[in-house]
Amino acid sequence: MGDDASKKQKSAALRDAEIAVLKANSNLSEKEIQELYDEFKELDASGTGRMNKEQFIKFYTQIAGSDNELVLVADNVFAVFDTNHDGTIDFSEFVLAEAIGNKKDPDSALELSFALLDTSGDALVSYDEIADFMEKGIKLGLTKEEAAAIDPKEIATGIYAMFGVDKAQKLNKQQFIDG
Ligand SMILES: [Ca+2]
Ligand SMILES: [Ca+2]
Repeated sequence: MGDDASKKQKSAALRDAEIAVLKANSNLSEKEIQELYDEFKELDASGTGRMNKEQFIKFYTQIAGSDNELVLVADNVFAVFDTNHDGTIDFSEFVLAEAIGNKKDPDSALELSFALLDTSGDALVSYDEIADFMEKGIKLGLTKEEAAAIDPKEIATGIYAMFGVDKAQKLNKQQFIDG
């Protein structure tokens, strides 16, 4: 592998091969990919070609607006982007996550839900991750009183009962999609 200088060189421009791969996998046009790349480069101020969680949450908060309730689920959104679970988002992950939203089939929706829930990045969804997401999720679009009337643990318990597994177990993606 090259030194830092050559890595920087490489990340400075998007190569045709990368564009071709991303186009094939994302349903985005070359122009859209280029626009995302420009956006990504701006966020990646250190020029490492990766965004860490802190940088991502800052970016996400800027887009959503800091008083927006969606900021509550920023951790979950980060988990969707970081598909290889290494704690950073590279440009391919950035593009492909943008593309997930464009897919409409039911399996993609389930895959998206699974990714949203798996904040620990171990490719498994635990009872606590579901309960935690429900707790944040029910605050979205509900008044405080309405949200207080809902018990996130109860919902998580219901979901686990639906899958017919014990609370101590974690669900893998296949179980989640098949269930
Ligand atoms: Ca990653
Ligand atoms: Ca997990």
